[in-house]
Amino acid sequence: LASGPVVQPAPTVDGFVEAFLAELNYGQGVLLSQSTVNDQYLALARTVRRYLMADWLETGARRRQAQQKTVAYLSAEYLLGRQLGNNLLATNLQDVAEEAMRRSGIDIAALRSQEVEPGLGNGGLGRLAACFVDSLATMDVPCIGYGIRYEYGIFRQTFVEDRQVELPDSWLSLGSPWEFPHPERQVIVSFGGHTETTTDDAGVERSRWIPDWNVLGMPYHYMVPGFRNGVVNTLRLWSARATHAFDLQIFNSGDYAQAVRSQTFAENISKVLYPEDSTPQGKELRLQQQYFFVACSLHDFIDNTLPADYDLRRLPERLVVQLNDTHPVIAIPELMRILVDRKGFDWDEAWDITKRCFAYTCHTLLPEALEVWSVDLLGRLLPRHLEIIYRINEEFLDEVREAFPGDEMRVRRMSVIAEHPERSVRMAYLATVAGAKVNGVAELHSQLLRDKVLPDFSQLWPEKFTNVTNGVTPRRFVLLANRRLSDLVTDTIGEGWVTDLDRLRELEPHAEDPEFRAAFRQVKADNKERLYKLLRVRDGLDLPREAMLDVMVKRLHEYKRQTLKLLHIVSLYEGVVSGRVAPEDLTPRTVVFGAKAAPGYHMAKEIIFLINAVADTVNADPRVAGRLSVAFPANYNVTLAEKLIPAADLSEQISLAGKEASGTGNMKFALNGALTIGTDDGANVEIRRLVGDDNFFLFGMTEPEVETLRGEGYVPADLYEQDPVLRATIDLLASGHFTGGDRQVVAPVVDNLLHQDAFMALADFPAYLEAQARVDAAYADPDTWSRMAILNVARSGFFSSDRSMRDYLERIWTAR
Ligand code: 26Q
Repeated sequence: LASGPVVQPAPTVDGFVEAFLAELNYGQGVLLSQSTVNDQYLALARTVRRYLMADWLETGARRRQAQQKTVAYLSAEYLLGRQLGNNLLATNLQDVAEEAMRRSGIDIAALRSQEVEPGLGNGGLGRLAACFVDSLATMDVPCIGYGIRYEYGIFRQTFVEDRQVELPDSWLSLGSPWEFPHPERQVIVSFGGHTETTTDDAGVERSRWIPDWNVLGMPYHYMVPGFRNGVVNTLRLWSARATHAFDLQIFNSGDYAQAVRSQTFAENISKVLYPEDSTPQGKELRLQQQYFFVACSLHDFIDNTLPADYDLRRLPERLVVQLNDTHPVIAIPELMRILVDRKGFDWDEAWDITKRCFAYTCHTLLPEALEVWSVDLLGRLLPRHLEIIYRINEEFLDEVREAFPGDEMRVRRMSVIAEHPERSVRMAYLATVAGAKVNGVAELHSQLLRDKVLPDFSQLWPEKFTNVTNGVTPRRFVLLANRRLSDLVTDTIGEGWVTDLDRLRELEPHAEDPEFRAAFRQVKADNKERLYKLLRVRDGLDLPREAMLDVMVKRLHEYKRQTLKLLHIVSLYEGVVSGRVAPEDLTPRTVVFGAKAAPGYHMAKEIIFLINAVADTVNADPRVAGRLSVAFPANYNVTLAEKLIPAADLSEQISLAGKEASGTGNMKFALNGALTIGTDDGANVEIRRLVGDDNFFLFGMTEPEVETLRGEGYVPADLYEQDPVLRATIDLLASGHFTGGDRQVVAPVVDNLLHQDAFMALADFPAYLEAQARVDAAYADPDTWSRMAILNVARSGFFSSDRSMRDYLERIWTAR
């Protein structure tokens, strides 16, 4: 180490106990006998941290020496999940720590439960960023994850009378042992004001930005350990502060109240994560957040991470900026501004550099989810950036005119500036114009991105477009979440699979071995037991041990079709209460939902209410007791996912074809030995191809069939009229049976299904029921089922985020 040796406690139980007590006494300032669980948790976390510190410093020093290209992963969200378990795993200290705690008279499980997970993301996109930085550290790829240190992450969900109520997520309130503030590395970020045109020494006209307010960005560093490889990368999250100059000026004028207000104003920028993950409105604070973290990050890299004398003409050799969706796209004009206004480059040279630094990942197919910012708002907040965007667009449209002479319709279609319904900047277009590469997140999605979302661009630049199918980290989602399965796998094929997930293939022959199947079933049974114990304590739920565990966990969205799952439940229940089906003929099932709705998404909240109402009724009805139960534990998050997924038998991936970009939960379930019932959508397509048709329950329309039906005119009410099972199901819902006779409260969902059904749940309903009948038949034979489940595990190694990272490296980060 450049700055001398770092004392690392010995990785023995004695060494650990000593380090732990030192942290408790001298770090936390309490005696063991007086300490609370929180004191103990904080001391344990700081102890684990010490074991990572030497590797972190060493990795940093090594990265500064080696003049390698670094990935700056720019993401407004990182849904990290709890850190303690992951870091114990990465350091291989879990057994030592457990024994050390036992010797200190402490139950380590209680300390693990004490940690509030950093929920700095909404769902798939934020969790993907966390998986990617994990894989990059494990693969020893130089990467800095840049993002926002929200003081409040995704809201905590509770149910009051079956309706979602949001509570603030004050994840920092009991202390945050995993972060390192670096006030000495604060940077200034400017906003507002106007631009002026001046002439420089060479007689060239240059624009100058005169902003009218500033904030400070304070970086907090988080360790991102690789898996037992001595590598620790850095996640750098920015927190907004008021500048002292700002404060002082107002303080000196004597207006203390105003001084406090301006402080509050500045700190609001990183105060809270926006909980919308589609159809976001163009809120000014959200744009402030985006520019804030992007400006801090680029400044940090260019002025503090690169060597002081670095020749910026060679920037693309040292930096690739991966844009996680459009949220950080303002980085493009920001880099242009740095190069042109601050570093004195001429426009063309700056543009050439910029184009070679950026790559853009798109995560959506919903047109309403494509981000746009009104020119009015952008010009007020970032006037210089708007100018730069205009010039980028002018030169780009000239290129379009040259490629397609006389095609003004095309020029208007492709413009980065939309004219209707108001003048606005299309962020995905800006990213596509500036990015060297554009990728979708699953094969089908990347194809639809080319054909439907950005067809003009893929025609102009076919080589720009590529696919990188998402992945998930096997460390957190198999090794940490499913210790029992991991032990079985390691006992069977050795331990290399954790960092080389394709080796799970070696399990294939064991699918035929009755003993292995029995051991595999026992793993599921143990995981279910663990889950049900947790749900009893956490949610007061009492669930039957034997039933098939059928799980649908993801954000609540109409396109994901939680209502289709609900219709299935109601139809099973209706069958029994109407006498059509004997209760003994139902395959015992427990259905578990987990889902947060964006607070302003009314329909999603009505659906949550309805699921809860159906759950209450079904669970209380003796006619289906032991045969059908429905659970909706509140506040689904990474921590709960780690308990739920390993216990699941059936994974519900039932979005309308062509709507789910990829899905990543689908991968986690398959890797943990659940079978998928799913549509031909997102990464389901690739899961089915890999695990085999026989080991996947496919149903529903394909994307082209969806298009055709929409073209013909879709009338859901006709389906209701024609299908007696569907009619009976909807009639029972509409009757108020689940809502104490109240028909009015169910009307929003029922009427929407009958008269809109934008996501065609009714059209896929018969196929879904038929597929669920196949599920029941397969489940009836435990050997059939476990054989299928084992093959899912064995053939899902492709979905490791390590593989995703290799694909990014090959197709995007080194392909220039
Ligand atoms: C944008 C502007 C303003 C406010 C909020 C937002 C915003 C925030 C989050 C927009 C979108 C998101 C999140 C999107 C997301 O999670 N998409 C999912 O990404 C996964 C990873 O690629 C995919 O697997 C899922 O299919 C996709 O839905």
